Amino acid sequence: MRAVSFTSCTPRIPSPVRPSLKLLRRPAGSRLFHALLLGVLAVVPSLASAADAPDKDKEKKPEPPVLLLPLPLALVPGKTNRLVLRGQRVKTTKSLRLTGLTPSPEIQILKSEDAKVPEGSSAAKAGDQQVEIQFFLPAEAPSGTNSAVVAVSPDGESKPLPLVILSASLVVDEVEPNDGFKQAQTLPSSCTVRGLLGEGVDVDVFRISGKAGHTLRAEVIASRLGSTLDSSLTLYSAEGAVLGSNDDSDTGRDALLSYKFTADGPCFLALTSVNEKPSKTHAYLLQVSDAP
Ligand SMILES: [Ca+2]
Ligand SMILES: [Ca+2]
Repeated sequence: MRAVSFTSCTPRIPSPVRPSLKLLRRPAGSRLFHALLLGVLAVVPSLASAADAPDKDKEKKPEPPVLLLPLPLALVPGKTNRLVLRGQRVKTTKSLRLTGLTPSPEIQILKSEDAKVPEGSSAAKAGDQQVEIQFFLPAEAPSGTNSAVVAVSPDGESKPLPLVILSASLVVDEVEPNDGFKQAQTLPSSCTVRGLLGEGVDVDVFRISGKAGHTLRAEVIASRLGSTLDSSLTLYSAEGAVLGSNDDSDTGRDALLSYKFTADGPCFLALTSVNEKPSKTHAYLLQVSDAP
């Protein structure tokens, strides 16, 4: 077998190029090579900047945080309020302020983290990040929806997220376990429950004292504040008979129920979630009133 010559594999340089390579190997050629190289390097940045020019025209659009949902859904004046604000890009928040209050309370950021998107919802609706904050809300802060919170990041400010402020004398915090008649949480005749249909299969049951001739009005305020809860209310007699129920009201997915009592005695108001599985974003306010 004929041995393959290594040199025979060397690519043949076409004769017109060969002289110039020889030129570059010489000292004079070396100087010329460096001069050419410097020339090329001088041109490269201008070529690169020319290539970059279209990108400069497309300046990066600022992406400020988006606030979607406060948890819980209402604040109480005269107290230190701890609040989780869910949204998108909220981890970039450097500071926050309240509108509608002068001066704005000093807001402390406790934690910023990713947040699980609830099943059946989306990041655009329920957020995929959250920031936990704390601040003292002055006692003179007016009840209602005149205040809002704004998140400030290096990319700009979020749109204001309206906050509900309720008098401490009216607010009752939901307390678990309250999943059945035996565990029902007793409510005063007029109040607003601040609650959450938490993870797992949850139902919140409240015990109400009915008075003959009085009308009970129970209204859920949740979906219209950004909560993912689709609420349903059912009123039961002490014997378990259904006295009334409602899924959706004129306002949308929030339930509204009224019932005129024909006799004195306890009854049970059950709040449940429709269709969706309970989650950490199923927050609600339940306004209960009893009037002749
Ligand atoms: Ca419960
Ligand atoms: Ca509903």
